[in-house]
Amino acid sequence: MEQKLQAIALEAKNAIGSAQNSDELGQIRVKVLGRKGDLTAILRELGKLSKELRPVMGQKVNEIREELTALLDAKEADMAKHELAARLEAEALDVTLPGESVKRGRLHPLSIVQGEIRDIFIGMGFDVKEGPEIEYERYNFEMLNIPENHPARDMQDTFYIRDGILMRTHTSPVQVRTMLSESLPIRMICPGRVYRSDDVDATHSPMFHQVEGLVVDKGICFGDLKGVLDEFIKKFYGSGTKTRFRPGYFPFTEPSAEVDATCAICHGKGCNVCKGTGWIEILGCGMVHPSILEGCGIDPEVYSGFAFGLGLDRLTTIKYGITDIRLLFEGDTRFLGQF
Ligand code: FA5
Repeated sequence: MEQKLQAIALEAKNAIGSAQNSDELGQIRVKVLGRKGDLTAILRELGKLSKELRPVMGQKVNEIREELTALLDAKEADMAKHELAARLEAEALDVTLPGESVKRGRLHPLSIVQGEIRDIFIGMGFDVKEGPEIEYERYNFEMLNIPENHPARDMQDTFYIRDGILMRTHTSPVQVRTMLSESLPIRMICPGRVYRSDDVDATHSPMFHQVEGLVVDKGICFGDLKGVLDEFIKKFYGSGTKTRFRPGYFPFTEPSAEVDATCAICHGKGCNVCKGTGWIEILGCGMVHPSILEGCGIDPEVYSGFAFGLGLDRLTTIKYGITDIRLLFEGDTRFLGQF
């Protein structure tokens, strides 16, 4: 038995000496010291020995168990140190290497200008609304006093989805939607995309953007309209900007006006952007026609209002001196990166 014990100890020491990693060490520990291991087997055989030999052998087994346990622990600690060092080296990170640069996007000029317009009107107490781009013909035309054969439809006739449903030609249907659904008084703007079957050129696109405005309350008059739009244009283009109201025509406002501002590029002297006139047309506006109020269930004897609609793309091109509206829609980052 003694020989067997020495053989187990020797084999175990050799195995510990040549173990390559902590997994192998674990297996040796189980094989020698485990419940079904070599030393436990020897302990079980002690019963076969004489009374005198039993404690002697028992003590030897224990000594060898302690010796092997100590060897295994020491080797394991050593191995863990080396394995950690190897891992740290393999996973080493050079924090001084230059990082991969992330290309930062920026706001599209139309979004910048829309944000500025929104801020100015919010500052004057307006809400910001949204409306659908696919719209009922009734809201886009009929309820705005543009019946089926009205000549105003020719200028805006557009892309029909199916009978009675179209891509909206302006943001004015949001006036109707707001008057039908909101309680009075109303003070709102609505920016959004609109669609017309216009040919593409430097100032026209079949898809463009408008910002609608609507105020309905008791005692609203043309002076309020002029005051609000004058304030807006001065805040947007600068306090020195002058405005000019010319008579205009829209079926849904009466009286109606076109509003010009002194050219932001030449400040009224005349240049090629304003075609030498010193003025640039900015928007259409007017007092909400009483029949429109009535159609939306608002008593025109008690309430009155004004509305306006501006071309956002035009405002943007003028503000930045962009000579062709198409540049806004081409997605060329060399152009867009300048704003
Ligand atoms: C209207 O669309 C009216 N709904 C505006 C309005 C609202 C008047 C409320 C009164 C009260 P108009 O068709 O003029 O009006 O269009 C308004 C602006 O849209 C124009 O001044 C112009 O700047 C812009 N616009 C019109 N067609 C195009 C186009 N094809 N491409 C780019 N901008 C356009």
